[in-house]
Amino acid sequence: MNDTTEQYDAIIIGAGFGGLYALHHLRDNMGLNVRAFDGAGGVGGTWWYNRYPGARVDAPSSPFYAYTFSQELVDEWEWKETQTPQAAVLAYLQHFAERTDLLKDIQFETWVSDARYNEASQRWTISTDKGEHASTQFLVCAVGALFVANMPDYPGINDFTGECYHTGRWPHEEVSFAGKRVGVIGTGSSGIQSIPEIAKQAEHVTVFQRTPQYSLPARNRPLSKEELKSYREDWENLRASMRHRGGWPFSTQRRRATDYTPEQRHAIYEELWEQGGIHLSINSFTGVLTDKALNEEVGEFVRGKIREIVQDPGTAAKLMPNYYFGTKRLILDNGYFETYNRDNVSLVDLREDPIEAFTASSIKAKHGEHPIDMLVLATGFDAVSGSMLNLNPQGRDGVTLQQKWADRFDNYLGTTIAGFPNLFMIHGPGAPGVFFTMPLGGELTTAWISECIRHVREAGLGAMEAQPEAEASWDEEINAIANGTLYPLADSWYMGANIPGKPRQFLGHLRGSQYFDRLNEVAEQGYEGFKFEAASG
Ligand code: N01
Repeated sequence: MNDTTEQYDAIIIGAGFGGLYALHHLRDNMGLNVRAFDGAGGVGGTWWYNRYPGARVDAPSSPFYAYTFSQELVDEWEWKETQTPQAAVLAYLQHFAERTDLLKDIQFETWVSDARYNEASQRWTISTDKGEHASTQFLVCAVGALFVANMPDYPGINDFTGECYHTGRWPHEEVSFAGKRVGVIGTGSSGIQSIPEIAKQAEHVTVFQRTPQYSLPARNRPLSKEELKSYREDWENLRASMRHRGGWPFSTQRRRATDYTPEQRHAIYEELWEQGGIHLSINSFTGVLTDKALNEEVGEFVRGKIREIVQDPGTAAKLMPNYYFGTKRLILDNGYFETYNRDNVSLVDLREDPIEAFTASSIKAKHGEHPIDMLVLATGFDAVSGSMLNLNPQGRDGVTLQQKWADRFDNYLGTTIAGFPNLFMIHGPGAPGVFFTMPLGGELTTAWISECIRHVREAGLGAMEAQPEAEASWDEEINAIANGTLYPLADSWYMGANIPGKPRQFLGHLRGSQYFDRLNEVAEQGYEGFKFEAASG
């Protein structure tokens, strides 16, 4: 692309799971003229950046954390472990991009620095950091739910002169921890996955923990050829189960806790803990995420496991989570709590010993100074809304998204925004995102978006736009679901609570299967909640 204004039917921003599939579908199945842009040097999105040691899919993965639409793709890709490591996910996405010949239509190392809607032409114009411009009728934002890094602003943090890495921006070159004193801030999925790996090499690891977490054993193991074969043979059914069972093909137990004695329930928790993965959460009893007493029982079971694993009672006490089980993202680990039994690992509880300042070579906490050579920030992301706000498209009447979303992330169906015609989001606020399998969620969302595009084009229309009243009722609809659970009680990134000053709002749709039914229903009812404009000519 040069600096003349190239014309496209659709522009896609982002070349992760969502963006790659959108490019494939809109170009190859819909026959549109499409271009994709990504600031990274290659495909992968989240998986391009999150390459810290120990990074793995933090959900039941192989072969379900992958595209589901093509039996051929399922048959030809050899997943090796039950919990897929980052490098394998990235290799898979590269393979997908090559086999579908996507790379020629993606411009890498190019940031979309500006996106504006022109009401007269009913088109979007994007500009890039390379000084290029392009015009498109439809703008598809697949900008990533977990992309904008959350950087803590402790006094003096910029004075620290040692190596410093954020897990969400990990370098491509190998990072050596050997002989180093490493400080890790943050104990979400990224911290909990990376700390055991860093501790294997480092001279000393000091973990700075703000909130102790529930983490379950991943029980990662090789995926046998027989398992993979049986999944492939039954793929059509498994895919249908995923679509209708919240993203995963596993049948969830519908047993009622009150039908069992406390001893029987405990035995069930033990069994599910041994199975590992998310089974304790999804397969114990109905109501774990809605019933406070039941939730507390499961939480106490996990706390008991932490007490059993961690030998030093003082350290174990600091690791006790005290929020409702599962209301922050559940973490799957490979030996996280065991890592605290190593001589070279120590834990600082920031609730009683907060960080006061950084120096060139240390972190000064209230009760002591910790010399470090390297700082690892596992401090997460301005999740879900952050990357759309970063893009900051300018919609109707010159209103930017930052203005529109100053107090609340209003949207309709998690895919569209009033005032931003012909713009679609994949995994935006209001969509299931991480509450469903993201690759399949991206496929289903893209299928719906492509039908919207088809509708506009075939009817000779110019623009499609969500209406503010539809946004308001959507907000009520998804909040009613969230408010029926314990999720809103936690200070989680789901609630925007990890970012100082961010509006507190539940950012997802908790019932993925119901959500995709709802999208179809809206389409079948003639796109209720949308306004269409005749083509301007
Ligand atoms: O980020 P997080 P993450 N001072 O926000 C702490 C997905 N994921 O990168 O809990 C001190 O969960 C913060 O403390 P608190 C997955 O969905 C996927 O770990 O807010 N501490 C928390 O402990 C996951 O949920 C995969 O009190 C500060 C930590 O930093 C999501 O990404 C792998 C702080 C951040 O935890 C995000 O995970 C990894 C401060 N100023 C992640 N600010 C795969 O599937 C924040 N913290 C591969």
